[in-house]
Amino acid sequence: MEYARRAVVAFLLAGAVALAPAAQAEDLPEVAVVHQIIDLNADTPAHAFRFEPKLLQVPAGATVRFKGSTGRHTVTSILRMIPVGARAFEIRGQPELDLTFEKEGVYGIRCRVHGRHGMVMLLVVGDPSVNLEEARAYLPKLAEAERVEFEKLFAALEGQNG
Ligand SMILES: [Cu+2]
Repeated sequence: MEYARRAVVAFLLAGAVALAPAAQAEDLPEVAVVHQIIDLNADTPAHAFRFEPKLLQVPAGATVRFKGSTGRHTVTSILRMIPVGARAFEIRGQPELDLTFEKEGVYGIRCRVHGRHGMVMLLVVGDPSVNLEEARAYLPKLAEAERVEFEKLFAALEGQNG
């Protein structure tokens, strides 16, 4: 029994080592990185507690690396602001975590603690039109600072995509 378990572990380690050179050989796409920032020199609360970038567009299937979900920061998907069928998520207590996004559409994301200061971000996976109207329609339900920030982000998205 004990021997068998050791054998499985050894097999897994061997597999991991064997995979490393193959992964390096491929042209892996660059991972988009989102930072969570506390900037005590900022002039407004929405600037002091923020995601960087606040607006991120990636292709479907892309991996996003969320950094800095520590202290009181979280990365929390907003109910009704993610595509139908996409899984809700919350990251907390993780210096770094990768999430892969398959479902196209917009993802409204907040920090659960600092959202009231406007700490939100808009992630766009592939085609935003999938749930853009539904997500915008939910804005009046949000706290004032969140709503104001999202209005800016949706406007910026429209500007970028013509
Ligand atoms: Cu926060």
